[in-house]
Formats: sequence, structure tokens, C-alpha cells
Amino acid sequence: MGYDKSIAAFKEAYEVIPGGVDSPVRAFSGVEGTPPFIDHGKGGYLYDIDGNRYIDFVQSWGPLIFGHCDSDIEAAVIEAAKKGLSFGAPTTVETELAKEIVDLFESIDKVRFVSSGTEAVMSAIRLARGVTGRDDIVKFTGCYHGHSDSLLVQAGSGAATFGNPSSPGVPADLTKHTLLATYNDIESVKQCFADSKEGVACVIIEPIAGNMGLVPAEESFLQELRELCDANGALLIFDEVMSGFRASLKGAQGITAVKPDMVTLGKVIGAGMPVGAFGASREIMSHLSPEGPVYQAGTLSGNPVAMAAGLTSLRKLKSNPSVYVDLGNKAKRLMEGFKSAADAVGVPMVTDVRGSMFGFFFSDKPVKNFADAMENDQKMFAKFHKGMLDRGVYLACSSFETGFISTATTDEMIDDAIKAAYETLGEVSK
Ligand code: HOZ
Repeated sequence: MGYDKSIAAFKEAYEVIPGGVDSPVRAFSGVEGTPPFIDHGKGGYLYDIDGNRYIDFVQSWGPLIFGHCDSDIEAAVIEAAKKGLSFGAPTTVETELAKEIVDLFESIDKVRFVSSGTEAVMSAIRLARGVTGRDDIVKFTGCYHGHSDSLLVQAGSGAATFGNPSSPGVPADLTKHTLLATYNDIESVKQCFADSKEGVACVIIEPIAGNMGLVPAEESFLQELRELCDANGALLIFDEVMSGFRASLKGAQGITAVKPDMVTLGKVIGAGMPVGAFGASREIMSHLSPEGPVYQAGTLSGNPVAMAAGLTSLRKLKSNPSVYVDLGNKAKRLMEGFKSAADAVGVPMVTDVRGSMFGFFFSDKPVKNFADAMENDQKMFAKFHKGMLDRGVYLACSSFETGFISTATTDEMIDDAIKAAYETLGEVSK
């Protein structure tokens, strides 16, 4: 495969955009080679400016559950755009999407839309602090909740990829209120509660972590977390920006019996347009301005074009929930194929699947937390990623991310990707 045009485009971008990218992970720093610059997508495929075609297992990092250029979503977006791109005033489509979300999640009576997952989580944390009158929050190392100040502490995703899980520019006065616990380790959470001088406002968790690779929380751990929050008057926030509508129609909440107090959403509810949301009980949400004193706002919040895309995507999913069986089967078959390819050449690999989300680590032991994830063979991952790309398979460019199947991912694409994994691992394990 030739990448000449992408290499030139990356160089040109580098002159005017920091690192040549608008979001760090995209720079391919954790793997070999330079990022292909994308020309267009169609169904389960991506096409770059050199004319290369890739099976897309990133799907814009999750939002495109129906693949690229789904005709229904495209039509809804065009229809909405013809009426105007933004009004900064209420529209009925916001209420329609809100109703669909409220109808799905037991823990949500009211929901507010914002423009990104980062904004959703940042706002949810403020609300939790406002409701409880406490400043401290508990987060888990390796979980990534966007890049707002309070949460950019020992974070996963790009922060882990670049080896800077915390960031300069974030005041220590603020991060002293972020207490760190270990994923799947309830004793570490108890310690945070014990250490908190001012009281814990909330515990925030990705119930299916997708930003340290795919690392699901154990059911017993989530249950104990719920009990601990109740016993201490802290709110439990499930960050389902990634797992929402991906792990199941109800995200992690369709899998676990544990109910959070607040939920953050994003990605799929925008179907590729910029949308985030946070929701909770009527009582909690009543603290939010203009009903209550906790302030939060946005000119483009509830943008009508983005709402139309999300509403169409969500209604398609709700009217055909069996898609999750097919998505899950494809994800499982892909991971079994990768694992067999690794076994065939004696390369250690562990895999996991939750609905349409999949993950693999070059590791010989189960990965239950960030420390385990950090032990995976990242050099092997980098070589594997490059070999797969050269064979037309587009995987997330860091071992601290998750892969996604879309309804446009065909059985033939899964077969092709498995074949590529056999060839690549045969080559890189020598
Ligand atoms: N933080 C995103 C993945 N977990 C990456 C976003 C992007 O680079 O587009």
C-alpha cells in the first residue's frame, strides 16, 4: 500500500496544527507509520486520499453503529440542514430525542444535551458537586472521561498512549479533589472515602472501560460500589459515552443490575454529529439551571441537525434490537480469529467482547485494571497495527482504545480481517 499523499498531507498539517491533528491519538504516535488522511467512508469501509481501502473497526471511535453514510441518517441530516443549521432556541426534535432516552434508561427522568462527551461529563460532575455540596470526586486510574480539568488525572485513552496520564495546565488546587481508585478493586475505593476530608460528591466510572483497552467492571464490584456510594451519600455516575448503545441498546445498564444515579452519554446519540448528554432523576436534574442554581449552557447544545442524526440512529436501533446479536457474534468471531492467529505463532493474547465493542491485549494474563493494561506488549501492538493497516484493516491506533463493529461490517470483512491477522502475526512474531 502506498501512503505518499497521506505522508505529504500530514507534513503540511503539522505546520499549522499541533502534531498535525485535532485530537492527539490520531497522530499514530503509539504505532508505526503516519496516519492515513481520510477521503471518505462507505458502509464498513474507509478510503484514504491515496486511494487505499480499509475495513473500518474504529467507526469514528464508536458513533457510527450503522457504518458510514447510512442512508436514513444521511436523509435526516439533509432534511434538518435545509431548515437551518442552528437556532440557539428550542426545537421539538430535542424533546423527541430526550423522550427516547428517558424511555430507555430507568435511571434517567430528564436529560440535557451538550456537544461532546467531555462537556457531558464535566457538567455531570458540576451537578453532582452542586447537589451534594461536596468537592471531592473519585475516579479510576485508566478511565478516561474527556479532558476537563478535574478528570484529566491518571486518565486512559490518548493521555495513556502518550505517557502523560495527568496534564500540565491543570491546577493542583483542583486535582487535589480528584481521588484515585483502582478499577475492579473495592478496597481502593473504600480508601478514597476514608481519605476524603471534605466528603465525596460522586464516584465516576466507565462501567465498561473502553479507554484502557476494553476492560469491563465485574458485577460484584459494581454492586459494592453502589452500596459504598449509598452508605456515604455519594452519587454514582456511569460514564456510558462509549458503552451507551454499544455494549447493548441500554449500554452497560442492559448488562448489569446496578443502577447509577447519573449517566453520561455521547457518540452513538449523535451518529457522527457532535452530541453529548447527561441525565438523572427528576430530583437531581432539578438542581440544574434554569430550574436550579447549578449553571451549565451552550450555544450549540441540542443542535437541530445533530439531534436529527441521533434521533434517527436511536429509533433505528430501538426498532431492531436484534442487531446486537449479530454485532456481538461478529465481534466474538473476530476476537476468536485474532486469538487463534496469535496462538498459532505462540504470541500471548487476551481478548474481550461486550456487544459491538471488542478489545485485545498482547498479554498472557487477564486484564482487570490499568496496571494490567500497561503491562501489555505495546511494541508487539505497534507492529501488529502496522501489518494490519498495510493489509487494509483499520484498527484503533493505540492499545488503550476499543474496537467497534457496525451493522455495515459484513461476514466477509471479518474473514478478511482474520486472514490479515494470521499473515501479520506470522510476520511480526519471527
Ligand atoms: N478519545 C477518543 C478515543 N477514546 C479519541 C478521539 C479522537 O481522536 O477522535
